[in-house]
Amino acid sequence: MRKSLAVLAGLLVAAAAYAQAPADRNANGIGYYSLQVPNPSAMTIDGSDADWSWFDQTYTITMDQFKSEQDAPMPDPADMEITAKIGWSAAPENMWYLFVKVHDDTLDIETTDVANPWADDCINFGFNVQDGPRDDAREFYQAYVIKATNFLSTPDIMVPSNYALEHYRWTGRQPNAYAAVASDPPEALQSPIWTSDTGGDMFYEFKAAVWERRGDSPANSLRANLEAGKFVPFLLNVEDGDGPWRYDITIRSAAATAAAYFAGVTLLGTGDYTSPTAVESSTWGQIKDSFVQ
Ligand SMILES: [Ca+2]
Ligand SMILES: [Ca+2]
Ligand SMILES: [Ca+2]
Repeated sequence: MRKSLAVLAGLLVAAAAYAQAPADRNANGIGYYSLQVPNPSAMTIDGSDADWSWFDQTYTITMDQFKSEQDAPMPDPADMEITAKIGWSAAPENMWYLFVKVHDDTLDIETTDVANPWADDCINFGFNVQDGPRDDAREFYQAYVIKATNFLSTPDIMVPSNYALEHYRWTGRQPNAYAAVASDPPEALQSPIWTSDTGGDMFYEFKAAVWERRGDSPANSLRANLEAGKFVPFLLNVEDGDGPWRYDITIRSAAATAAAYFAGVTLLGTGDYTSPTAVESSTWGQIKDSFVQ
């Protein structure tokens, strides 16, 4: 008894050393949603959202659901405007999906330094299934930077960010992860810095396995099972890197930033949202529609 009390006291001291998850961790005040991909075999990671037409736009994350990580003023829409969609697939594929579109007056991918990929226009994001603060659970983070890398010394399109050691780069490699970046107009990515009077768009598309605990190989790691209702601590920051640095826009609250916690995403199953295409395109959907009418 005495021994177990001593162990408990030790645990309490350890817990007190870390900040607690804030009551509101989300920039939008309510949290974010990931929609189940109805047909994973129809998805292509190519930087085009032509294969996302099933996505219920109610859950698209728009500018009013982001904030500045530094509590700076938000950009004018002509300077930077973000829309993001989050999806997931059930087993057997069991993958996280992400599509981010950024309208931007200047598409900037000029950095050649592979060790500082987030200097330019890019997205960085990560999973923290264990939901610990940075100093506690950082070894289990899966963190990524995705950018157009045409001018990096190593043209590696998906660069594990500063929390992911070389040891863990397998989490950012096929078949564990896939990423693509595209632009409109397409030729914008041929220039280190591209601009026009009306700006352009950058598209980031991604899918990856999510890991509860991450070792030095898949065999030494525990894969997270994505299923409807699951809550996943997730962070998405979108960078406007015009010049030295311009905007760092996030989905987490100021309290979450201060405590080093991520925002929260809840997974919805195909029956939990309204798909603009899946219902109409299926025979069963047409039958249900006929009952409604
Ligand atoms: Ca696609
Ligand atoms: Ca801009
Ligand atoms: Ca930019």
